[in-house]
Amino acid sequence: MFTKILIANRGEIACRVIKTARQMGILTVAVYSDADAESLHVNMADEAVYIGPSPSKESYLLGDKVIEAAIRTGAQAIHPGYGFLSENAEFCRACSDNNITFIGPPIPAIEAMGSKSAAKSIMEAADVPLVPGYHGDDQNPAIIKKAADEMGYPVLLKATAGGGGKGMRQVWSEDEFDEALAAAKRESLSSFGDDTMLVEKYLTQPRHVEIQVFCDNHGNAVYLFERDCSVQRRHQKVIEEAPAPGMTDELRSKMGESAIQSAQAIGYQGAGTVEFLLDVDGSFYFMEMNTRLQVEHPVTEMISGQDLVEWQLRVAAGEDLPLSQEQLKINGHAFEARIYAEDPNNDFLPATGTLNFLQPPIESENVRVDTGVRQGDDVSVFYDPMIAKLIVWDENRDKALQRLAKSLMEYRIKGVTTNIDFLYNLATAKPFVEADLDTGFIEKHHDLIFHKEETLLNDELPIAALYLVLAQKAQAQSKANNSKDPSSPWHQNNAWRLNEANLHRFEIEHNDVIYPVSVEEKRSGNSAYFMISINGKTLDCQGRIDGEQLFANIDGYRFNATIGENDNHYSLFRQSGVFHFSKVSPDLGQADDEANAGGLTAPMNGTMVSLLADVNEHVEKDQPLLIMEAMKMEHTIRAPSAGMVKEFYFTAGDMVDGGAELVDFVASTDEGA
Ligand code: MV4
Repeated sequence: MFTKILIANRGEIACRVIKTARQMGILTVAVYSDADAESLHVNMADEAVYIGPSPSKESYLLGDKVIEAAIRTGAQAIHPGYGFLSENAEFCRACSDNNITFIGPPIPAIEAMGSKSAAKSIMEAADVPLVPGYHGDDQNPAIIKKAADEMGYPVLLKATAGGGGKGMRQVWSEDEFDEALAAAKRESLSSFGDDTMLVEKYLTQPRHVEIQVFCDNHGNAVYLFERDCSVQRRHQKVIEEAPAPGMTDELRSKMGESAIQSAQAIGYQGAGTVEFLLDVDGSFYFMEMNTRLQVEHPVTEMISGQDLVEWQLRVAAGEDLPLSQEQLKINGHAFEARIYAEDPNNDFLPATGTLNFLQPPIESENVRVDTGVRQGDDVSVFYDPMIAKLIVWDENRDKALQRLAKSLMEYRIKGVTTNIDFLYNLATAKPFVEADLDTGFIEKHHDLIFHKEETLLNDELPIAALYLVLAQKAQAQSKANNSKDPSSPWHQNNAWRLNEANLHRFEIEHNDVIYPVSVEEKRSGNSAYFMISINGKTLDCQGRIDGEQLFANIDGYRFNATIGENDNHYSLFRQSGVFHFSKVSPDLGQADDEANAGGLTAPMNGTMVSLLADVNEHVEKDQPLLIMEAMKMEHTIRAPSAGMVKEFYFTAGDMVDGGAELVDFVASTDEGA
């Protein structure tokens, strides 16, 4: 086994490889650019070598620099991760010229998969099923058209040199053909400098099902089952899962065997993925083979219990595959959601900025977060804006999907726009829950995923208002409970006085629009209810909060929802999706007057960290009085004016409820002091 390897990558995949290497007692060398000088992967590695300026073309894509770094540090092998140099045959050759092991397939295998039509010919010879079509050298348009006419429309034109959907064109009828071919050729020539085309029967509702294969240098080959990656957006995977829903054992072994045939047809070694289109009738067709470890490999790890990076290292070092096909078993179901810095409401424009607040869900046997960033790190313009991969596992699809939704709810990021809400809306959309998947999923269900603003305002605004009313009541009550003065009027445990017409007003902000809310508390026998007026409607509301759960009854309609709070910004999670809002102005009702006096109340549930002022000593306005920690962030509470602390109600280490009074503060009357 190697004793030291270099990882020619950055971000989460570099960190992922380092983790396994460390477990195996292998030293790691990171490489980094200017932008990554302080990044997590550099921190985690045993050594790191600077390879150039931030743009990938001047650093991570420079094979020579990477090899120089490996030579300098004595790394015996290079793990390329995915992207960058991972499928670059020339880089592979340079590794071998320098006696460095490339942790990946042999050079000819990479080259064989470089051209779509050449790959199709190899697969055809190896008896791997192909979509019916023509992929010949004779590019005479009449020949291509004849093939299309014979197989029947619709057909799909694909650029031989293409990838990721570029240079593809659907043709729905014979009379559209000539024009479509000419257009596809032009596009392909300008994108790839090559206008060789192939034509295939167009499958209108296929699924993307890919098989993970592994081959060693001793003739052994296995498949580690399949992943369904049908949910894509512009050929970018969004959520992947394993196993594929609805897969039968019979189809699985047929696809698995085909995948192994594909790999063996090109003399494959190491980790590879064979992508298939799976048609509605259960036919499957070879699409392409990826000669690298893929982004979505964790779902396979979760259901197989295997560490694919460890397998890669063992195979690259010349060992046998760790397990045989018979020893491999599927256990449960896993999903991966890719958390991106991007704006789904603005055509998924990549977002940049500083991750001011970054709180992933807590990791466990069921929840895994693969990331390369920490709170405070930047998402820069230089690289892929993926922040993390959220991977969940459970014993079946339904349970795993519930975990995914819950973990997405818990994922809190501030500072950059993310796709987390989009992922939540997608994961909870009925057709996704029902596993009604195909490659057109997001387009087909666009309105369900990007729900209409109007429905949101009708349904979600009153819920948000009720939540804020209940939360405020709870806060007033907690304050009363925590008050050290038993004679306080707040100690009646009902900050909102009985038997008074009690009108409260505040405002809710949603998507930069302010909605005034008025609330009248009423009583009927023993129970309180609220008449909430918002957005032109008055509703009879009741409810209670239990942790993050809201149990509500609005005009007789009962339901529950989950609410996440962060610094006065709230997220309301329901099966229909997520709704964000914040409370703009404090309630002007009487109960709130004291709660907000001087801001000396706990901003949220948390822990007292330290007391910074001395009791009965003069402090200046804005002088720090104490530090509280909540949601992994520290909050400094400052003197609202010059004055002195008469008493601290908590000491360091105490748990403090949100809204609780923290200090007895007396403002000084002598303003000049
Ligand atoms: C297809 C197809 C339907 N019929 N081929 C898209 C990229 C690529 N590598 C192959 N692709 C497709 N080929 C035939 N004959 C539909 C797609 C396709 C697709 C495939 C996998 C995942 C997402 C997709 C989204 C749109 C189209």
